[in-house]
Amino acid sequence: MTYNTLLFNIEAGIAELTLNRPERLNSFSLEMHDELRAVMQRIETDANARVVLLTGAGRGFCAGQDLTARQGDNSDASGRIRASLDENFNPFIRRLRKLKQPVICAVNGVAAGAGANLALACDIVIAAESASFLQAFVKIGLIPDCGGTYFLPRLIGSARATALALLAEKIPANQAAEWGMIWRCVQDQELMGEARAVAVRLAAGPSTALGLIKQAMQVSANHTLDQQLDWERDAQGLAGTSPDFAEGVAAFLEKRPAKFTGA
Ligand code: T3D
Repeated sequence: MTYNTLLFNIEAGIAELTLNRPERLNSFSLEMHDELRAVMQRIETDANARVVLLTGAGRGFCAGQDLTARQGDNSDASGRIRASLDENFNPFIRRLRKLKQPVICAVNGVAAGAGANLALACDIVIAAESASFLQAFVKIGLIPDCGGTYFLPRLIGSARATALALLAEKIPANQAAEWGMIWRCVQDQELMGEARAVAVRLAAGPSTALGLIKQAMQVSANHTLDQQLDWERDAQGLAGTSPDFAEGVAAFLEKRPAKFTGA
């Protein structure tokens, strides 16, 4: 299947998804949302997709909502914006977070508005040195959406999150890494190699445990220690019944590398 606004393929366990509207810095159009729904459906249902690698085509990662679609008609702006979030952006962020596969985001250039927060919704974010993050919303009279006001304070603390949202200052990738907003900043020419190496590693990993680790980190944000200990017990009970756990223990005892199948 081919798409107009995305590049997508699943190979060797890796579902690679590239936002592909480079002339508009990969900003979101309605067509892109439609195609993302189709791609998410494939990722959710294809057992060959053991990890997701998300990036952008051209010099940008994603500049958020395509603003050319917002010019002119101001009638019922509130209704249209609410619908845009309810029908398109929010379901996409929720689906991405709920995927059982880990999602690696390779931020190849500027990530602005919803594009910045899309990156922050991913599990492992690696950015090129020339990339940057911009909570652009206030510049056009909006507030951060797509989970920006959820992810940012949890990742970098309230003081930095609030200032970034209020001032819309562009943060270079190395600063984002220093602040703990992302996993790593690498030289531009190393970005895709590094991101693919992480993807290869995760695609060969114990998928049940990886999916549960992802969930554990998410639920922890709203749990007490007691609740989290109980959650870990239940999840460990599940992981412990997976064939990959049996293989991991056998490989350890036999002093050989484990061969996980994702089962
Ligand atoms: O309405 C709803 O649905 C609510 C949901 C909102 C979610 C949101 O994401 S709101 C925030 C929307 N995004 C922005 O406000 C970011 C707008 N873009 C920028 O601030 C800048 O373009 C960047 C900082 C991202 C990059 O700057 P720079 O100087 O590197 O590039 P540029 O020259 O501004 O952009 C290059 C081209 O991309 C340019 O087109 P042109 O002049 O070459 O024909 C520019 O217009 C286009 N472009 C960039 N961002 C968008 C865009 N076109 C449409 N929509 C964009 N968001």
